[in-house]
Amino acid sequence: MITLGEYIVKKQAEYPSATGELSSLLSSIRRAAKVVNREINRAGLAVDIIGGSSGSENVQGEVQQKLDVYANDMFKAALEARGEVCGIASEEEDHFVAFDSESHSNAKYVVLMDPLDGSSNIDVNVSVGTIFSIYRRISKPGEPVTMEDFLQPGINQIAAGYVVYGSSTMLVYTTGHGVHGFTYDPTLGSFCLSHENIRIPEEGTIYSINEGNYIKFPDGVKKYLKYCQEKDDASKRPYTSRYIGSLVSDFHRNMLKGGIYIYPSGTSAPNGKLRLLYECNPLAFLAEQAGGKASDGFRRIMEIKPTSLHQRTPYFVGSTRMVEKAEEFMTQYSSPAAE
Ligand code: P6P
Repeated sequence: MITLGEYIVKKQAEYPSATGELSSLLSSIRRAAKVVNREINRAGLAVDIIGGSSGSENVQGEVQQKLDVYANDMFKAALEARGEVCGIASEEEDHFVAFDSESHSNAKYVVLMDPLDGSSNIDVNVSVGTIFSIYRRISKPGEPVTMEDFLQPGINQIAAGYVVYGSSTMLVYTTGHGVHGFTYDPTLGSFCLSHENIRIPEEGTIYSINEGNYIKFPDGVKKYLKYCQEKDDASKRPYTSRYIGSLVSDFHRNMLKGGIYIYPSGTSAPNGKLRLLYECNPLAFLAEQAGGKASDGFRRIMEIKPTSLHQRTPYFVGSTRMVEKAEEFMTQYSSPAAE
């Protein structure tokens, strides 16, 4: 059984040009994930301290759970503690955070993250997740960090991953050489390799969407859902509907079993709900590295040129054939969301 730390070092050795900085960065994330996992597991026991609402709102106007703030602070501190990262952007931070100090001015990387996605599920003991995305900075070492460092298209990602705090806790990541999953063993205090080279089935029979919003969906989505629900033995339809209400959990299940997750545009959310930079791009990188696909219904998610930190996008991600079929219906019955 190989641990995540051993695997990172082993993989680094396969690339002579590797300097070890990305390995060190990934180890920072690993460490913060262990701490957050511990607090999530005891949230039910310490509602007054770590559970429930923080009483404040993030830039999205969403009520911050105490664990949202705690997870954000833990990952931010872990990333600042070493010298590989010059700044971060987070769903829980209004603006990007530059790590201003001598020891960070020459750092090569920026990290964008959703420190605790789906946190409203914690109080009802439903799984939640952390999502992260790593880029090389655009600004020159020694110069100030700028917004340009963060507004990069997903195709520039160096690495991406997620932690799913579920029935077991897993860390899944890619550095562009496949997708690898590690399961946390609390008796060892280590993430151990459990899913090397994850491949998402090209075809699947699971669709994940909040059908409560059906009336607001674009016609292309409505037509696709009816397609999923029709009986057709050859294509194993009707498909199964599975929606946990926690993006990382729905995504992780679909990665292993095949399936599609959709959060489309709707009348009350013209660009959907999910965030391009720290939710859709990292999961798109993982999906593509595992043989899957991610689009906004019309174009590849990772080719979208970002214009703001917290911008939203309609999102179709999962098994390639399923995303392509949904895109066919979107092209035939709907049009791209307004820029
Ligand atoms: P809805 C959680 O708030 C989240 O960002 C994702 O984790 C989840 O898939 C989605 O929103 C749920 O949104 O509108 O269906 O409740």
